Amino acid sequence: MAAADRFEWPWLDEAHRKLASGVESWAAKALVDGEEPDDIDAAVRRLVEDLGRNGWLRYCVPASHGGVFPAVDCRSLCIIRETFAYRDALADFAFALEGLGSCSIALRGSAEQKDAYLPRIVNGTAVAAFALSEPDAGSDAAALTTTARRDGDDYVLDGVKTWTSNGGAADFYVLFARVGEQPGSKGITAFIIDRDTPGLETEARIHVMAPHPLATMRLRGCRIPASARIGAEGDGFKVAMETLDLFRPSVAAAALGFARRAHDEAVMRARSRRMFGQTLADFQLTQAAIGDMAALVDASALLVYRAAWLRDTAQRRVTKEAAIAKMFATEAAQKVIDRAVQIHGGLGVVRGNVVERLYRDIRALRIYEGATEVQQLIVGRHELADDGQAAGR
Ligand code: COS
Repeated sequence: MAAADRFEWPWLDEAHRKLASGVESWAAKALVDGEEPDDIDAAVRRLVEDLGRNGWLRYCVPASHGGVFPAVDCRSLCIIRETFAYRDALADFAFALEGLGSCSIALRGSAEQKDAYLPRIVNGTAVAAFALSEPDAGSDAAALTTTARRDGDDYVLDGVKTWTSNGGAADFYVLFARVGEQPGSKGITAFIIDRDTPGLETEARIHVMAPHPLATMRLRGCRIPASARIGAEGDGFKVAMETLDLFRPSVAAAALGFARRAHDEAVMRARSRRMFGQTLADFQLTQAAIGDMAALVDASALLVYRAAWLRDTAQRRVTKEAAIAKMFATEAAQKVIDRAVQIHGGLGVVRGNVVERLYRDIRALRIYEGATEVQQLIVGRHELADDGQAAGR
């Protein structure tokens, strides 16, 4: 598949095409397939520093604080994530978390918060994290129970956060907690918590099939200044959802990068593998499989860049389109990768083979930042709402 073709699509402009070719040439040299690192935290920090040095993290912040575009540009996030994911899931992770962990500050932070945190994202000197999920509040984010009690000029936080990417490795966390008595989504407020805040502890590291820093964090009487609150009390759920509207298309873009790589690996394998006196590519069954894979990759790309383009240009919420892109592209990538493993035969399940790695890399994307079922719920609700306007259509 001609990788450059899709960047000719009308919803990308010249700046995106330039970015796509620049990031591709950098990634082709800098991100090489290798062994999984022993020290994953150190590997992520090295990647973040490298991404900062090479200017890629400028796409995670607005121009006012060293970024490239006036506001964070979803299409750029998607192009970079697709490109990194094609070559190295950990590089994609390192990039994505710098964006996800700082985006709430970029969108809703005070001038002081932006000045204090965003330049460190741009130059790759701070590792960021986004702490929303809790043991009993994953898909149902509004059910979170971590509390923030106002005490004079401070807030005191208590509770448990889990599935926190970069948990234990981050320099700061954007973290969501409940202030006051308001129930559900209305009682949630966003805060910034620095890593050395007394009472903030890594309770347990979580080891997953595609390794990256992940932990359960405990907050015991964590005292932080009121100036660490992002936006007003009670705005937290909206801050979290706006952040996810920007990042869900980029999760879909990462899935697209994995799928595209699996497709390309399968094509190479089919062309070179000989059996029964011909190549695997000569079998119609293989041709049908590759045909299906190409269609899934293409459809994913259309949905990813449609959602990202709308996010950048439409003056409205794009929750539905972001959900459709994430749901479709992650599920499609799983199918494409599974097919690629099948085409590789036994080699496809050998530890370290590219498609075996992709098979592990893709799985979590169907779960994090809103599982497929949550995306179905979001889309279904929008479709069923009496008034599309009320549902943000
Ligand atoms: N942007 C801005 N505001 C939003 C929003 C968005 N994308 N989505 C919802 N809101 C607002 C709503 O407008 C509503 O505001 P009002 O109370 O003022 O009307 C409020 O937030 C509550 O919305 P809603 O009733 O739809 O919330 P629910 O509790 O029903 O939650 C889902 C809906 C399931 C969609 C939400 O909990 C979700 O996305 N869950 C997945 C969480 C997730 O991705 N976790 C992973 C964390 S990152 S690893």
